[in-house]
Amino acid sequence: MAHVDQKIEGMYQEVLKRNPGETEFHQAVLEVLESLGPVVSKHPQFLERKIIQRICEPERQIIFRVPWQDDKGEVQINRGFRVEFNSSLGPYKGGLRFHPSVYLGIIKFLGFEQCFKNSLTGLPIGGGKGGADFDPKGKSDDEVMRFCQSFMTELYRHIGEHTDVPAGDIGVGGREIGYMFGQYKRITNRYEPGVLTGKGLTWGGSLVRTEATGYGATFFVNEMLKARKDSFAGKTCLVSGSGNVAIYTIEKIHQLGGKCVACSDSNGIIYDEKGLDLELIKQIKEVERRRISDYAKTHKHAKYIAGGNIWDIPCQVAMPSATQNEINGKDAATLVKNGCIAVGEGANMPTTPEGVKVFLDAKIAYGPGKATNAGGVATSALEMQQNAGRDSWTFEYTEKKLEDIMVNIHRNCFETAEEYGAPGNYVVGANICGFIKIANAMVAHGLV
Ligand code: NDP
Ligand code: 2IT
Repeated sequence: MAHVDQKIEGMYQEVLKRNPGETEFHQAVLEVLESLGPVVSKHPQFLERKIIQRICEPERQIIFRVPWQDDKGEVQINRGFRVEFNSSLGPYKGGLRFHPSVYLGIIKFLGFEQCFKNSLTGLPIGGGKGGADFDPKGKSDDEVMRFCQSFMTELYRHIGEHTDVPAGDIGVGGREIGYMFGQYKRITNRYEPGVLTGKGLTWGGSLVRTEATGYGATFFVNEMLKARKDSFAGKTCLVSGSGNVAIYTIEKIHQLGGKCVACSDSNGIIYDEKGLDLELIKQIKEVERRRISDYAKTHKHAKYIAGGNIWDIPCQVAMPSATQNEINGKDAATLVKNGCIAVGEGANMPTTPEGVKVFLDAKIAYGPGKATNAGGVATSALEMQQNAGRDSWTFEYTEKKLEDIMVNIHRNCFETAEEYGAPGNYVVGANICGFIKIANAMVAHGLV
């Protein structure tokens, strides 16, 4: 990967100094700043107006206490976050993550990436992210509901259709969005569907939002393959994770003729060389909320490998869809050595900088998360559009819109990379293309 341009280096040092200990945030910022040297040379007004320094500083950061009672009546205290990063292109937009690893540095890396991702969609959405260090694993439905109600009792005052529109991420799906929407409605006495996305289909949700991130990521990889005169047909694929993004990535890979042989969770891997049985995975994960290891109890031919490394399995296409930094330099080298020709990131920042370097040096098709997984938030924006028009679109119409958006993102990243002298480098393409639109809007809005 290129180094940070000398004109920008000081800005990165400042980010390190101002945000101590937030390593994931530092990583996300560095990856973008490394791409921007040629942009500031071409657009000196971005330097004069200190656009980069302003983009690296969230517009607003909210941190709050979330007290709730567990089923035994014991008081529990978690920490909630909402980082409203950039509103130059629209209301802050981005998911909520409930996971024990959550702290400010994780929310800020996600919020920072979200700004560029949302810009790439071409839709009118700014960037933000939130969440809590709450662990939904092993909690009862009632506990999750009480937590969500307490979380929203603080969050409600900061959000709104024209202000900030949260959605799901790790640990936040349709169930949690439902509890939060109910509490928002109760506190405000307003039926305001546009305040959250990922809602249920009978109360303002959009068809295809559930499938959107996985489908969109697969459409993006399909475009990268097409650009190399190739396709998913007959390809052996790996998809890490077994949550929302992973499930619908597997579904679309199968629809496009690929064969997905493994998925995972934080405890282990399921390897099924006949191709994963997606209906069983949906039953285990979406309906029964059990662990992926149960797959091997039904399918005796499949292997469950506790604590295994999914990237050791030979594949041609890899789609990391679990969490940040799940592919390191060694994993990336293994993938390339085993014949992997395309990597599409369903997750946010799943590859370490060392891993990214391996993929770029090997010149395989590598789609960074902020481009590849943008279909989720893009379909959230389509949900907002339907809510604003009190409308609901068909599955086919919405999926076609999603596909068109992903084809456009691919084309824009591809062409921008060429224009800036880095053909085939989607990291450079996505960062520059996402950045320029935000930067121009910030210049137009003056010093705010
Ligand atoms: P889910 O909560 O539905 O699923 C997450 C999956 O990843 C689970 O299988 C989980 O395993 C695994 N996982 C999570 N954390 C870790 C970890 N620290 N180590 C190993 N495995 C882990 O989340 P999503 O599918 O929604 O999100 C997956 C990724 O996609 C995230 O990076 C998210 O930011 C990104 N994303 C999500 C979008 C969306 O619309 N939902 C949109 C764009 C990106 P376990 O159950 O063991 O924890
Ligand atoms: O990372 C992401 O883009 C998401 N979790 C989805 C955000 C959204 O607002 O739909």
